[in-house]
Amino acid sequence: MKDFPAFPPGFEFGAATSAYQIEGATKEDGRGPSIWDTFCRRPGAVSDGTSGETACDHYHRRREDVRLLADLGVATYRFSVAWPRVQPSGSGPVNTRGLDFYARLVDELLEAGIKPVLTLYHWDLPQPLENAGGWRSRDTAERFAEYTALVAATLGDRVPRWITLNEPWCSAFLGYAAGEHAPGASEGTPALAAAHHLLVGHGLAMGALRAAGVQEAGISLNLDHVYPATRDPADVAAALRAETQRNLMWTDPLLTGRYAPGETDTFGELIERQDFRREGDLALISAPSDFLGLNYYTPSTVRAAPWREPDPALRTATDNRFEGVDVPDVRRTAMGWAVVPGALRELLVSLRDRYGARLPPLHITENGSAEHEAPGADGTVHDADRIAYLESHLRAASEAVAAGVDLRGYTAWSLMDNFEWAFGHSRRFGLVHVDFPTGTRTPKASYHWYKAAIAAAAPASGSGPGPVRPVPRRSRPRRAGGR
Ligand code: IFM
Repeated sequence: MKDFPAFPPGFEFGAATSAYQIEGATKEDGRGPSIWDTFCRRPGAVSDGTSGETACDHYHRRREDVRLLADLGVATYRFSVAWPRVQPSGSGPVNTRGLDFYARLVDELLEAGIKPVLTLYHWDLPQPLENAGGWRSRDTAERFAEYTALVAATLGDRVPRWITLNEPWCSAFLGYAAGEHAPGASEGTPALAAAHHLLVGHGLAMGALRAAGVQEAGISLNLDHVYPATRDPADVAAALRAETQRNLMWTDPLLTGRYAPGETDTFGELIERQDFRREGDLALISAPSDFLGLNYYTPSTVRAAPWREPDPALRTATDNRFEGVDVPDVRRTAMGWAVVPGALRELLVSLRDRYGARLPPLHITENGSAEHEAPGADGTVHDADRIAYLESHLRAASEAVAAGVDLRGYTAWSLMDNFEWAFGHSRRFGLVHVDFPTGTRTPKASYHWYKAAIAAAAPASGSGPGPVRPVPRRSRPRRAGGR
């Protein structure tokens, strides 16, 4: 492919999905209810009234989806395990029928020469755990570590890369402060407790993964590159507050073992009741990771705003002394997100500059765009905007590599159109079009473009099916269950 940016040998190109967004089959094979099943039934919670009940029906079309991945030529496939399939009530013995679905998926990926990248928690908390307090409660972090140990005992030898949590910022603040994601709560301090318990859960799960001897383990964060609207010191301070809440409150404890210096200023009175933090937590949270996963879509531009008292009735988030500013003359995706590929490069470089040797190798574990699109007369989606988005962000990633950032891989979100949380089916991020009533998959123009891009990079990068070898069957432990 002409002018495709250069990547170093071994750089991995992949595609990603998550369980609740694609699987469907929410009541099959002993799966228990999750907070998203419950949230979707709340009138108005999902803009088009859909849910993940059927989604892409991946649970029944798994083989077809693995074939799509193999044909795409990706080196990695990032998927998530649904906790309520493995432990329907969030604790207790493993549901073998549920875990076996993932064992089969992993085998098929390995046989296709694709490296499985497994996310343990992509937002589908078992409902019984939410009934007991959810992430507001420290007990959920302990349960998460137990669940991690169960999954790793079965898949630990076959899955080389493990991601504990996906985007804990969303779980804590969209879930417990803004009320926009499950469980749909609008709270202040409990959202901060949830954030902390997610970090503790990550630390405990890292211990379980180490005990199981997995090859690589880390976390995926949705980090924001935050620009101040002006050079006015008040706006610059507002940008630091936003950066603290969006990025530093996660990356500082994870990578330095200290809470971000601006936290108290950022969260004000809300953080004064910090009884959820215990001695020893920081050591747990900052246990070394093998990589840091970065999900990037768009940057933020903010300006200073006056403090408004947290008011759950107004769904006020925990920090409100900054507000977003619309940047004019920038293309926006169907999500309304500004397309600024240069911010990805700046974010990657700024992580390297802030954390230096403490920063593990980076993987972009999500990047992509929802676009206004529909199949053309020939049945294909000609998604030129998505191609331009992917191309420009891959270019930004390659510029970061050229600047010395240790970036090892890029994962497109998403393999296929799916259930986009509170937007339901009304936003499409896929490289593959899904006709939701029938489940029919049709690769879009972007799928063919990405395939060509990977092929162009593969001779130098080692990406594509070649380097991944299935573990010989003899050495695998027994599967969790039948089929
Ligand atoms: O679809 C989501 C995904 O589940 C998490 N990261 C952002 C994507 C797009 O909104």
